[in-house]
Amino acid sequence: CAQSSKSPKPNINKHITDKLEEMVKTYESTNDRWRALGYQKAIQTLRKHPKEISSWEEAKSLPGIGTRLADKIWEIAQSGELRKLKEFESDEELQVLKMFTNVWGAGPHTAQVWYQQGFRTIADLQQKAHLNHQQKVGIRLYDDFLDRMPREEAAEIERVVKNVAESIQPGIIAEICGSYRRGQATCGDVDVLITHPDGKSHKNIFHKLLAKLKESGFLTDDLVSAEETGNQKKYMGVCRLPGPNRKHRRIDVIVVPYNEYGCALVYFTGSAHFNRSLRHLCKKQNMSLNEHALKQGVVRKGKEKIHEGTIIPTPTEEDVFKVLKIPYRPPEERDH
Ligand code: DCP
Ligand code: MG
Ligand code: MN
Repeated sequence: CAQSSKSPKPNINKHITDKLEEMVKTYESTNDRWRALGYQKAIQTLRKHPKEISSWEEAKSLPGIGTRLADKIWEIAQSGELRKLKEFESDEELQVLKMFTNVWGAGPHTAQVWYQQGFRTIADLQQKAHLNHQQKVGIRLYDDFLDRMPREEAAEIERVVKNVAESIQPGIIAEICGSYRRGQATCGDVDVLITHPDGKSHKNIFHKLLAKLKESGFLTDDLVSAEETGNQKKYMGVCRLPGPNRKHRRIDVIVVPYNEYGCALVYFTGSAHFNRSLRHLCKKQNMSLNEHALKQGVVRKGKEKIHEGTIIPTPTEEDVFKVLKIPYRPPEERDH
């Protein structure tokens, strides 16, 4: 949770949560969100549990873990295996759906449609399916996208973007967020957050930066271009470092006004789970938090906001934690 300032303990029940993660992936690919969510909550609870699960009762006593989940947890604890997962692994349809949802730009619905159309392999999709632009890219670069890059490569990618940004607009801030900033050894993509301290130069940088990066051949494909949310601009695409034997890597570039930098930094550093627990904390204090701003005096009626609240300025990340009245948590400790 976001509240504790202690560094996270090692997950003693990793042998169990790893198997449950596989269950989540399967249920997500079949669009069984409720089941996936149930498993996700159990994983979070187990990660926080300070000792190895040593009985069915112990599993059952944990919050949010009912009889069926306790059965599964205890089965893994005892045998190291989960029969249900084995069943899934030998279920042809589930395996194909999982493979199809791993295509960038395809969700569980599309995967199901493809399956119903008789497609079973990536080659089938390539030859016979009606694909949108994103899916074409996702299929062409299927293997590269499934591969997480070493953090050193993410740093190289950041350097390229930083240098070009600096050449366009001196004084620009370009910071790599996401899993890299949280100190992870491998990264699924590179998330670069860009702003300018003068509060206005960020407006001109987005298109120039992307144009220059394309010109040099660094950016190879666009996925989502110039999508605007408020005053922030987000680009999702593909890049490749120069030289032989380089893989294509996913890159996200987000440009934000300087007054939103603190909140944007918190948001894009994540993890997604950490962000959820911050928002949960906000709700309890009648506040709200997103990638743009932290607001106070929010009035909610059920899930609906009756009053949007007013922005509390949070120039830095530290300010966000201060206003929420929780100790500052360095990025390396925001994985849960
Ligand atoms: N984010 C979020 N909720 C989402 C998606 C993203 O809060 N549904 C935030 C938190 C993430 C950050 O954006 O940490 C970057 O998103 P990524 O998908 O790039 O995730 P990570 O960088 O954390 O992991 P990965 O290494 O897989 O890219
Ligand atoms: Mg990322
Ligand atoms: Mn990303």
